[in-house]
Amino acid sequence: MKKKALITGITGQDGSYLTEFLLEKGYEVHGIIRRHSMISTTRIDYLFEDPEIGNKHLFLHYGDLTDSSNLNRLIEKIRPDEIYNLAAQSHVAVSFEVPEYTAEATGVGTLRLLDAIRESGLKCKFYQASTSELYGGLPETAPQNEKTPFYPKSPYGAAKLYSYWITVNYRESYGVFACNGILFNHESPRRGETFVTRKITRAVASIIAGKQERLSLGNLDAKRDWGFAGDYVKGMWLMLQQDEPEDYVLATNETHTVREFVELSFKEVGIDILWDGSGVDERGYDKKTGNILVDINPRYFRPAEVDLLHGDCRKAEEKLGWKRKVSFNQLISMMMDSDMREIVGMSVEEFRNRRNLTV
Ligand code: NDP
Ligand code: GDR
Repeated sequence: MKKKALITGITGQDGSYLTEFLLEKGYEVHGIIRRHSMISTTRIDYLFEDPEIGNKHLFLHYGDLTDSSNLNRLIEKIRPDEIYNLAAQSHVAVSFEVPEYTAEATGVGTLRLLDAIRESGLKCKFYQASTSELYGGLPETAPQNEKTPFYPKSPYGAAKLYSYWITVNYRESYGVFACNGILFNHESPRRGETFVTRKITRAVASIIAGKQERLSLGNLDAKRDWGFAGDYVKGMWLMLQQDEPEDYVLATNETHTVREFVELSFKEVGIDILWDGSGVDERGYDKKTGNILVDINPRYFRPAEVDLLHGDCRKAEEKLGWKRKVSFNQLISMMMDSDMREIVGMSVEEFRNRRNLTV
């Protein structure tokens, strides 16, 4: 019998990589999508181009984590073997603007799903997309692992804290096979455009294309542990294949500043960024031309910042045999190449060759 997986958040970055991964493993994949005024399935549309997949292996259902009647009905109808709860209002800065909705979708949504599993009596495994935002990034706690105390610093982090504990609670109280994956930041060419990595790689390509003058950012000194999303979805799946449900950190065990991400992204296309070092108004300029390419806009500062995330994922490496494959530099190259192709119409390599010809 084919295994059935239900993915909430299937239209998001991780949802698309996980769908690809589970289809390759031979699963029948079901996804919950929300109704939008425009089509929101662009990250998974390419999968439907194969009619075999679209007709037999991948199915989409309208739903929402804020609607328990819908979730109950879908779980009864699909009767999945595994549920991956990836849906969330996932933007930390936006959560300060819509805190109540964030609590509803990112927090209570998880309870609705767990309770639907309990009510159905299904022996269904459950993955919760927990996050390094739970730690709050206190420098003295780094590197953070499964035992590090939590101190969320945003409505998003607080909502995810509720989800983390309700997942543990349903595991301990009702015997649900439920795991928290505490994942550190993971990115890809499919990353949403308002997260800092993708904002940077898109801006560099747009500056090259003459479509944008400069890149405006907030806190350049925040440190993150950035991995590749494609590596992380395998870890999610591995957690549900173990004999016992447990919680695991997935990370790269490296940390880098936003500033480094900016410098390396520009370097990919041959631009050396220098900083003028004047504090809040600090700017980054092109060493060769002197043009200002990066500036700081306090608009992008958050009411509270998570300063330093640096994951220790030894438990996942030892127990799951999981290890990230893509390095920090490879991740930047991959994202820059994709945005250069999309925005400039040529790969980074083609661009470099052309530049050398014209110098
Ligand atoms: P995205 O923001 O790319 O995707 C979020 C998904 O959730 C989208 O499919 C979105 O649908 C869906 N969604 C949002 N609100 C609802 C709702 N009320 N009901 C149903 N679906 C909803 O996130 P990622 O793929 O990057 O992340 C996946 C999960 O992992 C999230 O829960 C995130 O918080 C968590 N996480 C992510 C990390 C990362 O670095 N990427 C790190 C740690 C945790 P729509 O397309 O309709 O908007
Ligand atoms: P994060 O990701 O908050 O870590 O949450 P994001 O890319 O938004 O921010 C990372 C760091 O960059 C700083 N920053 C900026 N961020 C954005 N978005 N835009 C800017 O202009 C900017 N300038 C500086 C931020 O202040 C922050 O320090 C992501 C999400 O995927 C969550 O869902 C997930 O749980 C965590 O990662 C782990």
